[in-house]
Amino acid sequence: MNIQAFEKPVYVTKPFLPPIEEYAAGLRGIWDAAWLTNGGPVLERFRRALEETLDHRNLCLCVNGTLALQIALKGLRLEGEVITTPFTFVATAHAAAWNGLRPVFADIEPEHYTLDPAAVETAITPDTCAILAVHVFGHPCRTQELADVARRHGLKLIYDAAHAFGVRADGRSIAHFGDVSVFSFHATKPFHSIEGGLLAFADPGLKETYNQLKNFGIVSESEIAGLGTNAKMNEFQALMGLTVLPHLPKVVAARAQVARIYRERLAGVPGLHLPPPLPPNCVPNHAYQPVEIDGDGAGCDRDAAYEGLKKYNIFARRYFHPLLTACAPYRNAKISGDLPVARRVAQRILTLPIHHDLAPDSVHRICDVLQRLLSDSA
Ligand code: T4K
Repeated sequence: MNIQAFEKPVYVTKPFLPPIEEYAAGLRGIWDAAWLTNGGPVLERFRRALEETLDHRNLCLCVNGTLALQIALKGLRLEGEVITTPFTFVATAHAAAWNGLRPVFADIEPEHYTLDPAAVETAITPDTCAILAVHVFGHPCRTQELADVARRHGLKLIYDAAHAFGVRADGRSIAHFGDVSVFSFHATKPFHSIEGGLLAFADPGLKETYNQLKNFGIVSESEIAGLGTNAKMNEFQALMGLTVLPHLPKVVAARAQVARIYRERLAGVPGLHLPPPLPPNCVPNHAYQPVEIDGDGAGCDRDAAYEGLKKYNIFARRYFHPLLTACAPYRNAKISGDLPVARRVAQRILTLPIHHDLAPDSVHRICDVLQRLLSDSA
């Protein structure tokens, strides 16, 4: 069978853009109000819409997910070691290090690649102050077990939920787990505000803290309460978020269809492993489509498949390779154990294109190419 390369590049994701008239209609209000940033009316409307969507009253919007993570940790007044995963985007560890905290890397579990609660427990020392777990690819962490570990050892539990907006577990939004959850609304996410971040926190007393931290520590014109930064979301970002939000169910449904085709086509392909579906108590958002490629089983390793796809104009990504422990800022960081699962997954992981605008025949063509690559080289 002759498989044609795609005419245009197929990227790992594509931002959803609402009908331009919907965004333009909102711009009129921003022009009329002449209020562009610093806690404007559109931001307030966006926050209220998110309160409804997440059924959560303790929210703080930020300019991006990285600064949101940084102030999430800062607001908890942590000191010492933070146990986290090496299998994540570098912003997770940077947020801890930027706060003067020492990341300690523990292993992940093999099914959905989230921080392994048993590995966390082993990594705890008298210097440990918190667990920073990641709902990687939108896969919910083992929240009950992590909560038990955190409670038993008196640790704060923070979730980097950058990938997980729209995910639900045990009948509620994933925003309700841990002390603080931090979402990214970056353009590459199923839900976005161009750039953006959101903190959802259990303690309502943190609301003032976070609002000050994101706004230079300002309390009033004449009072600065403490250290702060500029992490404010502007009105144009808020308007994008507000305009995209009603479209999210449709976006996730389209992604679910893509995921369904991948699962049907790729299950059972020699050398290719799909993570199992999420447990029945979870609602996914299909933010990413990870697969593992086992060089031994396929005769073609992950990197050859990644390069081979490019020849067909398909730009998969190797999220999250290399492990953070192999990245310059963390090469000398503390590692708990040998990280066998994380090391294996990082060698095998490939995230395939998935987005709302990927037509079924395109997904089939990507599967054709992948199968060809995996069998040709065998
Ligand atoms: N924690 C975790 C676990 C995270 O994954 C992230 C971010 C954060 C924290 C921090 O959140 P933010 O501060 O970003 O809000 C991308 C994103 O920039 C980043 O948000 C995301 N995680 C990370 C996993 O992926 P890159 O460097 O891989 O992005 P880039 O520019 O290569 O984009 C990926 C593909 O998306 C491109 O090949 C094409 C497509 N694309 C991208 C953009 C920006 C478009 O088609 N249109 C676009 O506008 O980091």
